[in-house]
Amino acid sequence: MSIHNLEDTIIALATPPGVGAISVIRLSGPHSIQAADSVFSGKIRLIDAHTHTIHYGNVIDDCDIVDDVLVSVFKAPNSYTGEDCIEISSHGSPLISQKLISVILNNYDVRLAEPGEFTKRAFLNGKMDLTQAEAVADLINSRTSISLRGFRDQLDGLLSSKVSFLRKGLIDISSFIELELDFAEEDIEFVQRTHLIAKIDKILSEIENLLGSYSFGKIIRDGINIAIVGEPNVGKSSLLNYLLKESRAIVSEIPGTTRDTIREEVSIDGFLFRLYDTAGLRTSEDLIEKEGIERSREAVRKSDLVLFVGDVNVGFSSMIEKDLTELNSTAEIVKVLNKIDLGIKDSYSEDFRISAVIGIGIFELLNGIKKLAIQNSSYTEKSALVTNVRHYDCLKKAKENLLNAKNTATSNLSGEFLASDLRATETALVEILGEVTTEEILNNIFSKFCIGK
Ligand SMILES: Nc1nc2c(ncn2[C@@H]2O[C@H](COP(=O)(O)OP(=O)(O)OP(=O)(O)O)[C@@H](O)[C@H]2O)c(=O)[nH]1
Ligand SMILES: [Mg+2]
Repeated sequence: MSIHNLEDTIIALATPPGVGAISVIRLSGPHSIQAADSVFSGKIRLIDAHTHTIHYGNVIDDCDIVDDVLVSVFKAPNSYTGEDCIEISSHGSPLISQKLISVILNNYDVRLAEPGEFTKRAFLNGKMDLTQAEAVADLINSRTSISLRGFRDQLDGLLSSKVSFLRKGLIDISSFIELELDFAEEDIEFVQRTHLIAKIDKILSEIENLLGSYSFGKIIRDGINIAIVGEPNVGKSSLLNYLLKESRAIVSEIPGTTRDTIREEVSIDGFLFRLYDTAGLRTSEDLIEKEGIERSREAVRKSDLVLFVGDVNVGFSSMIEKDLTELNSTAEIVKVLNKIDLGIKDSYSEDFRISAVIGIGIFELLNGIKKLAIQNSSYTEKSALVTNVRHYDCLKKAKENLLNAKNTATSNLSGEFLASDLRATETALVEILGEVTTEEILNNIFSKFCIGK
């Protein structure tokens, strides 16, 4: 995808490619209105239509009516892409939309859009910055109410304005330093070093807050990976089934029932839980079971949180616990004592008590998981949230450079060094917004979009 192809007029189906009430085809670019006119027959010519108006008529191919349609006209710069745009709503048949697209392609110098090209144009034409363009793809792929809200905030510019605010703070500091450099001979200090360091510290702590929000941002994007592990027969599959509200995994009183890892997703209170039910951990000579146990260990390695299930008969093996910590040193390990309906004979070191068969303690367990998932993050509602590894990496770079700036200021080194550290910090922040970017970054972002977006 070349960056300089805004002269082309592009076309794509904007609705899913299947049967529906209506389908929408989208055109954008300098000739989109003429291209639509070349196949459209209505009361007026679209080129004479006002912006933001809708027109009923037929799309004609060689004197045949392809479909009767509604055409929306958006004139530059007041459209999604900032260019002249047309949206054609037809009956929702994939055959009709294919035919409409090919008729237009045959009649006019228009080409098929690449994935994300409409949004890429919106970005290139200054309708949105890069974080907002990224939020568009994330918003439509959101699967829970919490991620929807997070990406909506990002699309509304919550992260952009925070980053712009930090950038402004940096520019303020830089301008003093640049001024000092201009008057270097006179040896004037326009701002006291202690004052300057305090300002740098303030920005540093805000950057750290943003970095700290990423653990929650990742949950918003990817959900929480939860491995359900423990000895055979303690009720791991029963817990999975209870959470899914369906009999997904086979449950039996025979130890070693689950062999393969079972992965299922469930959305609870707006959070996406990705659950992995696993083969019970024990030493086994059975080849298939051994492979299953290796898969259990793999699930532990990949998880954000481990539900270590024990039951009132066997409790929690300290060997397994040690093993889990070694397999994954960052995941939280939550000990869940199951089958409490049978009565508790001993005391265990459990975090939660449940019965996966009759559903005792599940509410508390889920609340506990959610609390654990958010506890390490500095996110509060309505504060800007970092959900994207690209933003996170840029912020890390900004932090490093700003720390350098602080050291330079503390050790009273030349203002030149300070100015350069501050500039590097600013560049890292500006990269988030996409003001400086490379073709590679853009392609990487927009190729993940669907066609027509
Ligand atoms: N009384 C009681 N029985 C339970 C409970 N949870 C599970 N069980 C029983 O315990 C047995 C084992 O349950 P599973 O869910 O298959 O256990 P598992 O940990 O998946 O076992 P493996 O897949 O073999 O490792 C079954 O007979 C279940 O009905 C519970 O809360 N209370
Ligand atoms: Mg099982």
